Amino acid sequence: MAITTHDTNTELQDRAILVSLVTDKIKRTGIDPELSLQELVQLAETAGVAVLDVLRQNKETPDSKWFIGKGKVEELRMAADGLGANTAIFDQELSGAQVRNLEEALDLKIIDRTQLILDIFAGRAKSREGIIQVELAQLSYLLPRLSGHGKNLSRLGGGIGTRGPGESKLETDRRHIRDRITELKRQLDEVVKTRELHRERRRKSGAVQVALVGYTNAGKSTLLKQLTDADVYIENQLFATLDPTSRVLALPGGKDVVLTDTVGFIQNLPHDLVASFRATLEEVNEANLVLHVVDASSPMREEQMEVVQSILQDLGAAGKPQITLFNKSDICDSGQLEMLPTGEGYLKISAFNPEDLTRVTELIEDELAGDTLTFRIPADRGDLSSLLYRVGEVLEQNVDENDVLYTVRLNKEDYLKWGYMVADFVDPQ
Ligand SMILES: Nc1nc2c(ncn2[C@@H]2O[C@H](COP(=O)(O)OP(=O)(O)OP(=O)(O)O)[C@@H](O)[C@H]2O)c(=O)[nH]1
Ligand SMILES: [Mg+2]
Repeated sequence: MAITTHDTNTELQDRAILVSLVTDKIKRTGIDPELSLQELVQLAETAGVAVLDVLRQNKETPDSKWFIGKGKVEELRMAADGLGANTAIFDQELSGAQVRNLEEALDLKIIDRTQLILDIFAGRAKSREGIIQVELAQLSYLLPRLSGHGKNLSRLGGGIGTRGPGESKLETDRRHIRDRITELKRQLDEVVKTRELHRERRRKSGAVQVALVGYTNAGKSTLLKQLTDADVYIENQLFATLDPTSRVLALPGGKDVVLTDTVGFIQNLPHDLVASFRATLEEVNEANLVLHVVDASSPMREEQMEVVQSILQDLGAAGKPQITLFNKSDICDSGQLEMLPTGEGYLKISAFNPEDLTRVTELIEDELAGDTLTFRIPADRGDLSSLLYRVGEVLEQNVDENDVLYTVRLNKEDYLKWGYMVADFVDPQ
């Protein structure tokens, strides 16, 4: 498959050749390396890099010194010379030694996928929380790559353009970086505590929370904007959103919920980034309902959905009630539309179609309303009746000899959490 690149040829821009090495290990993961490479082009362009060319190599295992084979290094040098590139971006993660060897041999800035993603995040971070989290992730990535080669510190940390932790900060020793990591973690702890207080307040106020999650560029912020008139940043680029934004959404029945937009996910999301962004990502755990927004027009739709589910799993939010919104149906071809799963909890939409937006709010309302069930509780089980009052909305209560019949509306999440205690008492009627 051909990859379209755009040579914008601005002097200030980094000019890069992308490199992808497909090893047997990568083949076993089932991730299509060509699609991954297309995504790398998008990532590079999002970071403001001009992509000049793409080199591919198949090899059983990576070369420990050069990552790619020696012959391929030569090919890269010729391509870089010919096209005037100053950067090579690798689709797979490199070791510190490989970066140094390649930099010295080629006189190019060497960047891997992880560092590119970290750079994009660094450029996007606006809130104090976001800035702390990104710097922490960058330094955690950098630290194990510094072994004994202090002189290359500044180049390693430089990243794309002038972003990244910055040269001045990095021209110090490892101990300094460790101190900085400790300090950032301390600051992050404060942020986590503040967030915890906010959550507590929200919990007490009984606000029902709905989280928009999904692969980057799926249309989460667009949906938040279309549904609530929120003034949020929307761009056809990866990781447009970093900080969670919440807005009140009025449901058709009149009830209000809090709708939160979150940072997008991507395959091979750097481990350090996930660890650092835990405070932000854990907002998803507060949600009563998760709206999984999918770009239905993407050739990587299925892979992207799997990535999202596995990150939700890591966050401990996989068991939450979920609605899958197949977005961008307006630009899907008929084949793509036919392939989409249908049924309960799935909706094909376009964020720009008002009728679809109404269907979304109706479905949210349905999901949150949950089920109405009748329980037959023995009169001496006060513990169970008080549980029903605590977790559900008791609509009716009737005494029947030694039992009390409760008609209760329970939302799905609460039923998943508490239902097992009263499951034996559901009255078939
Ligand atoms: N055709 C079409 N484009 C859409 C639709 N929804 C969103 N888009 C476009 O998709 C791009 C990404 O939208 P965003 O809302 O920024 O996506 P996001 O999921 O918030 O992305 P990140 O914040 O980067 O994770 C923008 O160019 C939107 O205009 C849709 O239903 N149809
Ligand atoms: Mg967004």
